Amino acid sequence: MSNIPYKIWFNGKFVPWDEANVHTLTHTLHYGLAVFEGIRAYKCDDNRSAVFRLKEHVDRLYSSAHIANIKIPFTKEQTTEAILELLSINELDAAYIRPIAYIGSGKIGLHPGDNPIELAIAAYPWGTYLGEGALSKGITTKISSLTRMGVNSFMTKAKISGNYVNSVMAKVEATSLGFDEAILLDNEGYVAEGSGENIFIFRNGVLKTPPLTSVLEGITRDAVIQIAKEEGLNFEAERFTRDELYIADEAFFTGTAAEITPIREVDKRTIGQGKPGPITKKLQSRFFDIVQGRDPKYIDWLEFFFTTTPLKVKNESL
Ligand code: PPE
Repeated sequence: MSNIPYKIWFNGKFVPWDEANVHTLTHTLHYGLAVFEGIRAYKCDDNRSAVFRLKEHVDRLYSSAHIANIKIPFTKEQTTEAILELLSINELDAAYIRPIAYIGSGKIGLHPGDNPIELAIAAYPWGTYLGEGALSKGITTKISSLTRMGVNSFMTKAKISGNYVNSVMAKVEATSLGFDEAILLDNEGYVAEGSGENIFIFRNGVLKTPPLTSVLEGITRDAVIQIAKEEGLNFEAERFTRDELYIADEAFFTGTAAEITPIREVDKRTIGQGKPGPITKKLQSRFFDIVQGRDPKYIDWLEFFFTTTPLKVKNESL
């Protein structure tokens, strides 16, 4: 028993954390076809909290399911409602939210047949993704020995569990060698993304991120592009090489979990001044103002919910 006090929304019911389990013959466990999301809710002022871009995340979950041929037996509205109810039942004023739709147990063998599609949603506190000081000091990275999967081998527009075999292996390789995170190149050798983040560089006055070919269509990536344009920055969705990354003035990752994490080193080469640069810091501070409800211009990106109770536990290592 874990003593974790949070409930999990499981196929329409709220169940205790320790009871949200699967059978060993779950189809997805064997073959990796499931779709999931990572969503964050932030504490704002006035006892209010807000989920960041909830609609976009729920839309992407259903797009992923459409690509994967998984028919989620709940509507988008039911899923949205379930997420908000779960935050309230768990008395969370800030959280990471993880919905997953997977193919349950039944027939074994590649064809999923009539196996049931299950939907589970967890929500729990999750602090800084890439370690203490990552947001303020930046992190170290390594170009992975693994290549990001190609567009017709894996469905890169979908957040499919099996895609993450590539990410998990890259992450473990990089951290076992003493780096904080991996950067994967695409099939043609251009920079693609981190194991769980999109990547940006700022060089010679231009902000660049790889185009949406072999990378996930990140919702944070999109937010950063919109903020950068509003700031009047020159922006290009353009491929770049690992050596251009080495000589960038600034580099950073974006993602729901990673938020905006500065990169201070790639393959033992210092990036810029070896600390978060002015563009990264500006985008970071705009981002946190937006997600915490301090920027009225982007209020439409927030789904507010009210909380009065503080977090029950602060366990960042769940
Ligand atoms: N690329 C990948 C491969 C990726 O997994 C993520 C999110 C992104 C880009 C950024 O997408 P977005 O969150 O929409 O801005 N990674 C999720 C899972 C991380 C995990 O460790 O699990 C996340 O950030 O929630």
